[in-house]
Amino acid sequence: MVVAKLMPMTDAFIPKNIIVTGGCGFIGSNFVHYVYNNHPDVHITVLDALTYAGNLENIKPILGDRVEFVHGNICDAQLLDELVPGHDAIVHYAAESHNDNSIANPEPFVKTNVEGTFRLLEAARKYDVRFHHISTDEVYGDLALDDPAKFTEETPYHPSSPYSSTKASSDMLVRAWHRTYGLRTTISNCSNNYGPYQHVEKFIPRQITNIIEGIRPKLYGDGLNVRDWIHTEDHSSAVWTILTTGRLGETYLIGANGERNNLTVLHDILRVMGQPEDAFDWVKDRPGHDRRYAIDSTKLQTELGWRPTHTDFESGLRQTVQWYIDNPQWWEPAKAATEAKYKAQGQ
Ligand code: NAD
Ligand code: TDX
Repeated sequence: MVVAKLMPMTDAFIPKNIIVTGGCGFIGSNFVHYVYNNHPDVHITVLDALTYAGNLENIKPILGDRVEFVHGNICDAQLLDELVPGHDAIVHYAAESHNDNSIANPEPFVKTNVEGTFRLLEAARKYDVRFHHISTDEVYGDLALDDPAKFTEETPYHPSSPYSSTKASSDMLVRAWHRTYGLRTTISNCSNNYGPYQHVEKFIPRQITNIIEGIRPKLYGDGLNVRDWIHTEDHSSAVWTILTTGRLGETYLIGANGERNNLTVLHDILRVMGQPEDAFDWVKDRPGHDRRYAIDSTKLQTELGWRPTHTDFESGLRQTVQWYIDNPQWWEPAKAATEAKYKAQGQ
């Protein structure tokens, strides 16, 4: 009898000294905490330009021997030349990340998302450093509400907005650097994240902080656009899994079966915060607004064994609401200017 022996798909990569770009933003800082809490042998250098979306407070409590902060721009080739040698991996979160901003002014998106990724890839190539690229499900465009399909790693790219097209461009650069130069890369495309430390310009924190401040929440269009919500801690565990056990040159989709339309999410927020269901305003739709995103994460789950743990959306939402109630000093400084910008756009 022949006994089949199951071989691991890859040898695990054990990083010791990583650079996390954008590690003062919402998702990047969550990953920094995740690695700090779960992998005590890893040293983390956070490279962040501290744009309007970056906040050093997000990582301040853990700065020290194991977490170092470098204030700088990913487009700065000279800085990367000084910083990258001696590190064994770059986990690249830094980006301009908000669709509405990209519609109002696309230029910083091209600069950071495309040129910044190019500069990092060149530095990774020069110093032979493993590269993990954080991307988004938005590169695939959108699905119809009644389409039984979800996005998979084989779905053709079809980005809609200046934001998603620059993310798609950066993914293409990463693929080319792997194939042409043999750079050790992986890419992950994740769905909509929620959780603490998300900027008040984004849908869920905007509505929570509006209610706290006595402003009516604002819903775009007909409110039926669907997003596939995942807790940011599940995103972090997935990225670590891919960084350490993913096959080089591969793309993995990250999602947790969290499809919900915006109206439903807003009703959830209103209910959790003790407000009537209709206590919100309908506002002008986003130009080119993607209808629906949905992720099939079968490859990540079957090949690498990753599973989400925050699968109860309402409980994750309650914790998120509580975090914004408990931490007004974190979000208040950005709130008035964000709402003024939306007001000027009719949103
Ligand atoms: P964010 O806007 O909260 O944070 C971005 C961070 O990058 C900030 O700290 C900012 O200061 C920094 N940054 C921006 N430009 C920089 C530059 N030129 N040089 C150095 N640092 C710079 O973004 P986020 O929501 O945390 O998203 C992080 C990554 O995850 C992005 O690549 C985004 O495309 C991707 N992503 C986000 C989501 C989501 O739901 N938010 C979903 C999937 C993928
Ligand atoms: O006030 C609002 N009202 C509203 O109805 C805002 C800010 C948004 N919306 C809608 C637009 C979207 O359908 O809510 C949905 C979510 O909007 P955003 O929070 O802006 O997220 P989205 O555009 O879906 O993109 C997010 O997920 C994918 C992140 O910002 C991206 O960085 C990520 O790639």
